[in-house]
Amino acid sequence: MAIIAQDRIQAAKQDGVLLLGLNHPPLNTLDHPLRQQLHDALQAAAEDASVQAIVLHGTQGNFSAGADIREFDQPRQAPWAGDLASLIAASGKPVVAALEGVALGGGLELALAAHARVGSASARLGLPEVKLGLLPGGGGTQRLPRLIGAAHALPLILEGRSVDGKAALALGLLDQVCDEAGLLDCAVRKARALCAGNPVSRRDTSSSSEVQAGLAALAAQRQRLAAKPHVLPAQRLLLDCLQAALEQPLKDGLKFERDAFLQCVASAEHKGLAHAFFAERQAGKSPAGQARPRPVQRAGVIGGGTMGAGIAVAMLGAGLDVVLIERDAAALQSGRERIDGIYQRQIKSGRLDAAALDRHLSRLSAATDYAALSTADLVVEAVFEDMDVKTQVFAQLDRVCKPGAILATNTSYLDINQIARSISRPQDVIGLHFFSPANIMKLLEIVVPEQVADDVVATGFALARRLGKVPVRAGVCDGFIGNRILYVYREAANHMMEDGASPYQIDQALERFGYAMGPFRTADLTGGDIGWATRKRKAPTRPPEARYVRVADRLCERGWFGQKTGRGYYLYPERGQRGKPDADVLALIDEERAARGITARAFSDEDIVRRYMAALINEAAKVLDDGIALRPADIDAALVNGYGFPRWRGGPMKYADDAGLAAVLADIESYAKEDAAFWAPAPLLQRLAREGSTFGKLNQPQ
Ligand code: 3H9
Repeated sequence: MAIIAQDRIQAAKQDGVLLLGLNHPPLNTLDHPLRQQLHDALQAAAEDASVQAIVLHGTQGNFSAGADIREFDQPRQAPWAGDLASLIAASGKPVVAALEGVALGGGLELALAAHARVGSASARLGLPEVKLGLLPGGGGTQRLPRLIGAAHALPLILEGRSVDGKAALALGLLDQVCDEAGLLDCAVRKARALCAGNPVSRRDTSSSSEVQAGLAALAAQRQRLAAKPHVLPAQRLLLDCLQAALEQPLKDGLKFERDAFLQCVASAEHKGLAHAFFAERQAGKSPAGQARPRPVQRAGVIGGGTMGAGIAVAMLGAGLDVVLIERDAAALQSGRERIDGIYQRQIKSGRLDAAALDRHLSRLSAATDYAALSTADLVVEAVFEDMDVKTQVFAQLDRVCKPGAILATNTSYLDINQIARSISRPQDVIGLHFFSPANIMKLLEIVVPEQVADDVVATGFALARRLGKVPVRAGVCDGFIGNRILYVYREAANHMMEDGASPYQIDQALERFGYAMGPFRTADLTGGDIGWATRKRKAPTRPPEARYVRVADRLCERGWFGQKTGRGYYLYPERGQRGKPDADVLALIDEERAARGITARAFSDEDIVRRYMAALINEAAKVLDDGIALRPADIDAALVNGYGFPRWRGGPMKYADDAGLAAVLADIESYAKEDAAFWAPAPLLQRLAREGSTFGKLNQPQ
């Protein structure tokens, strides 16, 4: 029978070895046409007497990123990835998988079913399904533990971590690491060896010691999950699947896994996580169209404070040459010490080794003279948040930087249009708003002032990608997207505190909702003095009718700035300890209530979450109306990656759609009876609610 070759599968024959190439670029996601064509090709190969063995590979540098996530919303169509894996495993002719680029999820599951696996050293192998609220549903929870042992399989599946080719070889996940250019030849040789009856050696994962180790690892993980405030259904279910792998025959285990997978697909957590995944991809596309990014290799960072040091580390980690600028030798020394401190913590936690540290440090230089920036392709200033200070820095940059250098500010709220107008090259000025700690936090707001050139915007997005950040385009206003919205929902929390809910109840309600930390605990962590300075700055322009809660100011007046001073909203008797409620703070809040004639009333946890979310969603809708954010997905990506919004809920705009916009608006209108200025409904929210529409619809291209 002839070998079928269609668009998604390329077939070629090499002396009796059939090469089947997955050909659905860029990532060979296993959509239905690909699955069907692979199924047909495998069946045809089984019947073709001239085929002795099969090599499965990717045609354009990637094996496969796994199932096509978009299909999970649609009616399921056979054959499944699991059916294909079973077909491969049952093949009477040896199948060898040749892995390069990504081999993830359902892609790796096909490879796990093969009789041998070879791969390049740089290939990324993993089962990341849990990050989407899923578990491997194509046999991965059954075949991976049988191949490498449940104790080794468990962390890979539970954390969704990927490993490179070398690590995969050490685990027994690959049988051989091959030179990238010779990968296919290497796979063909392996296939011939299998035909010649030379099996690959395998670890015995069925021994009782392996099984005991696996069961112990599972029990430990169950305990760890039991202590967590929120666990995904997928996390619990995948432990059950791994247990089934240890206790049941493969056939039963596969059936168990398939049922568990379908439960995960139906879960709200999967829908939220898939939404966050696509929101990040949508937000990450440069709005500058076809503009090509300017080349960036040499970067300057001005200011070696917490932000500057974190930005420098992020850039060094991405392979850039960095020159750190400070005003004098002592400040430069502290900046370098901050950078060293970050690296020491990375070494201690095993995230960095000595060789990588040397590589990073060899690309770092430091200077007090701005002349050192004359060859920089891009400069980010992270100096004190003051317009005069910033414009002085930009005036110096205007003098020393080469033509075409990108001049970026890391300001969190200042008017970047004003900064841009203050120099002779406003087209080169952009906002790159990093979040602290800048080497860790994923969000990068790319703030676009009026006169910025398209290729500068494109460069911001390209840089973010290189740094491993999630870029989100933001317009210029006080606070851009994230801080502008944050300011409003934090105010809602303050109002509730003054009206009767304790900061401890508010934190607890929001932590139960899914935030890792409630707003008052977060304020204690970041330090009350920062917000205090902002409030003082804004005092002259605060509308007289706006409600102002003074509790935070009164804490600051006493020097209670949070963790760093041993007390804030909470008491911290010992450094690093979780804060304890403080009766003095409650008394101070009572005093404030008395001074304003407020009688404390009770809030349920649900009331707290509804008000907090209503304030967030309302301001987010205003941010959209003002064009500060282009799409609801951008707000979701920003709040999930920079503000601790629970990722498994997808983002606040997705949450609003799930709650129903009419219901959110009804809440806002009822709160507006108490405080019409604060709760003025966003016109966009009113319109969408009236039309029975959703924020999600605004994400679709018009
Ligand atoms: C699974 O396999 C279940 C099985 O166990 C069971 C089956 C029964 N589906 O990220 P990029 C799109 S679950 C659909 O910018 P990169 C992405 O949206 C799956 N689309 O590239 C974008 O489209 P657009 C397990 C996908 O190089 C384009 O591809 N697998 C998928 O920065 C480029 O993506 C995973 O969880 C997908 N699976 O990063 C892997 N993947 O241009 C998920 C990507 O229209 N994927 N797209 O916006 C990733 O982590 C990254 O995409 C990857 C490449 C690291 C692979």
